[in-house]
Amino acid sequence: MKIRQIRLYRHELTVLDGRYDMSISHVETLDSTVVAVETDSGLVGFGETCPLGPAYQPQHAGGARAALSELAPVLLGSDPTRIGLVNDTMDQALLGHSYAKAALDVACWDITGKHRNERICDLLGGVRNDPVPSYYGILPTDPDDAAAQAIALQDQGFERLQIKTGKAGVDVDIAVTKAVAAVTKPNVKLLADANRGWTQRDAILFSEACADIPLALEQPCNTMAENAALRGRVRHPVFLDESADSIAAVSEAIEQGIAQGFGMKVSRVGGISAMATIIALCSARSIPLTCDDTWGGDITAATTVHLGATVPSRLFEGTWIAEPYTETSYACRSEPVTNANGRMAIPAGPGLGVEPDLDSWPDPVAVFG
Ligand code: 0XW
Ligand code: MG
Repeated sequence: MKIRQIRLYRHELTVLDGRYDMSISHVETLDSTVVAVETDSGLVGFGETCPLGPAYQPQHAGGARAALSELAPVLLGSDPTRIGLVNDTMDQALLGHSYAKAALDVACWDITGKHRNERICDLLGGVRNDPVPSYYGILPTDPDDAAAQAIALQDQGFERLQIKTGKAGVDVDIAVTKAVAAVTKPNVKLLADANRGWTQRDAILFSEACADIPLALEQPCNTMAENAALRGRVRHPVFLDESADSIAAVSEAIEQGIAQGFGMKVSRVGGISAMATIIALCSARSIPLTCDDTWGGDITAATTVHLGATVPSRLFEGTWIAEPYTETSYACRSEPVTNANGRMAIPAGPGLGVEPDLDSWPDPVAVFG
């Protein structure tokens, strides 16, 4: 089988309530790029890359499309079912830019699944979590409001709550976290995610003040080195998110004891192939992880749900999908991927199991082949 044509589509996704805030950055609309990889057998595979705005991590939508325009021509004629070789070809053509490569890697997994009539989660070794649990991020600034949101989310069925910190000041972060902890059920996990926004001082003060609350600190500080410097100075486990940007970074963070868990983003590390390696690495070292992406529509959601389904249950921290936070979705022929009561069903069809309704989409922004 050979890749005959690659098309790039652009889709704008709008945030519910108009705005999604994190410590340093925020988004209102998301500029998503969907790739359709068509083969000489007629099979078409899909992949998506949707940076969380230009300031969440070193990714932006225009950059994704520019990199894809370098990568797509060199993949024409490749066998999409030989995904390791596809990744070699992409790496020889362009250094880095994993978030663009991810969309093509995922599209090749989609084609392979369709070709073999298997779901991606089954190709990856089989389902360990079904339905796939999710988690919810809140950015409260008022303790009473924080507690009310936490109660409502637990009542809905969420078993993991991520408190976004690092925006309003560490005193507010501490007050809000204490209020959430006071209403958190014993089976519910808590995280404080500063999205790179804390200084080391903030992280240390927060951890001291919340020492009796069982939680993890997610990406407290900006760089790997800053987070590494927290070792022995904070009372909580540290999870890396933004700094865990490659298989090598994850391996280094485990080896050096910098991270005790990861909030993983599929597009950041280059797609399903890289994520499967990271899941295996974390399994071998008993390290918990999530399988998320930065944002995206049904294709991204299906990708992360398939991966999340395969993580050993004792290490699985959930899959975050953008659907509960997104006003607009793109038209799909298949069932949309939705978060119902903190859980997602695994799409049933072969490959990703989601089919965008291309006839109703605007024309592609670029066509190769
Ligand atoms: C909560 N998320 C998974 C959604 C946004 O992409 C940011 C992110 C995170 O954990 O940083
Ligand atoms: Mg995070």
